[in-house]
Amino acid sequence: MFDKILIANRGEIALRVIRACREMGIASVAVHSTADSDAMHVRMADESVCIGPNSSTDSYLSVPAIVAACEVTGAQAIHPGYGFLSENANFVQILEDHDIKFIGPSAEHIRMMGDKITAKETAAKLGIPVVPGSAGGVPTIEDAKKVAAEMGYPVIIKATAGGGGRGMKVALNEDEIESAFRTARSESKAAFGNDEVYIEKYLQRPRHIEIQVFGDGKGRGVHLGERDCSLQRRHQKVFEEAPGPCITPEERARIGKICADAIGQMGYAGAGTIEFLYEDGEFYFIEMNTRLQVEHPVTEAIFGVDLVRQQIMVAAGLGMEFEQDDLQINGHAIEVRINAEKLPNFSPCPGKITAYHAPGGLGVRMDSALYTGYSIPPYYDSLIAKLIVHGRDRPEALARLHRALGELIVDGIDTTVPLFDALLQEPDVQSGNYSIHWLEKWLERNFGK
Ligand code: MV4
Repeated sequence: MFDKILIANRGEIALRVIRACREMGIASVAVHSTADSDAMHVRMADESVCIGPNSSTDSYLSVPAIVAACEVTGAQAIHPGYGFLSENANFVQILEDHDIKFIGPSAEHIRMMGDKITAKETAAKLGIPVVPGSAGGVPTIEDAKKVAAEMGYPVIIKATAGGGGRGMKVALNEDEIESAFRTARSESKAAFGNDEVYIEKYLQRPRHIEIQVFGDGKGRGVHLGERDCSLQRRHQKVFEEAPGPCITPEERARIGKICADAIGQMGYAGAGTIEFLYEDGEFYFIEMNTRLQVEHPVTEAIFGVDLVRQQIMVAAGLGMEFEQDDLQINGHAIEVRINAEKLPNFSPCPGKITAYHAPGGLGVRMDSALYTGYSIPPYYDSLIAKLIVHGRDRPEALARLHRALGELIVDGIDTTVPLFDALLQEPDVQSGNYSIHWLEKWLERNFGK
């Protein structure tokens, strides 16, 4: 096992990793920008290194600064958290060359899943059901028209280098394809420096269901069920739950086994998420994320498993501490993402926290790096806390969420908390009846946005 791990991240996820390290008797090294000298992750870690100025590009994304911090402190492994360098294959390649262990999959697996066409081809070969679409890239407008006519409208055009919704355009009929194709290409070029696009059948009212997987890197793969993350705004998740309110145990077992077997066959190491659109009882693969996700705690809650601990175990070559048959679902969990944002426009709202009180009690987990007197810097993501509740069933989890939100105090800035109070009143949220479009439509109706 490692003696010392460097965490190449900040905020709540850095604390999350430090906590796992401490329980495992592993020393932790925080890195930080000058803006984060007073941040909680710096205070909580065993050691810290300032790696650069405010801008992420020159600090949390600076590979030389992070590698140097590792060499100076003698950390043997790096946990990337999510975002920043967590899915950067070049970073992982450089660590491999420096004999620093990356706590995550190989550079090869990251690269494979970063290219969305290769990811889809790989998934299909491994027996994962994929959305019907073009075989590979679609180079010209003539090809686009031909593929779309064969497949039938509506279609969606996506960036090969994309993900997270950028460079994506829908064409409802042949009249719309030319402009959709051109826009998707130019947006992809601008966002990713690559204008290759591919085409899929457009699913009109799906849910976003993602399967948590884990591989030991030696041919064994397991799954930890699904999360329903359909409640999103502009491709930012807002409310996530596990298990999915519409997924039956039979469906879970079937798609779970397909994913677990695929992960085993790939020789994948560590945590991953296989994303699907789910419509009319069918799963359609869209992407795979090769990192620990923001919403991982809902899976931890219902399975009683520490996913970060397991990532560290796998990276150290010791394998996971469970097998598929050990994994049983217990109850229901919900996470809400609390952002430093002002409603109704969700405009970033950094500033000083004049009072902070975290909710507690049975079935409540608050993952946050806030403290009273802390000043949220304006340079980074606006996520300031994740409130995760766990109950024996979905109604109990919802009641607990309502109760916990009532205990929470974050004074001095605006947050997205009022949104959750309002959402909990909605019959569709109470019954779990929502698609990926539900939240945006609801916001339009209720905030006129
Ligand atoms: C789709 C789709 C409908 N049909 N693909 C958005 C981000 C990227 N991960 C994939 N996305 C979508 N792909 C087909 N064939 C609809 C979306 C989509 C979406 C997906 C998940 C969660 C929220 C979404 C919001 C709008 C569109």
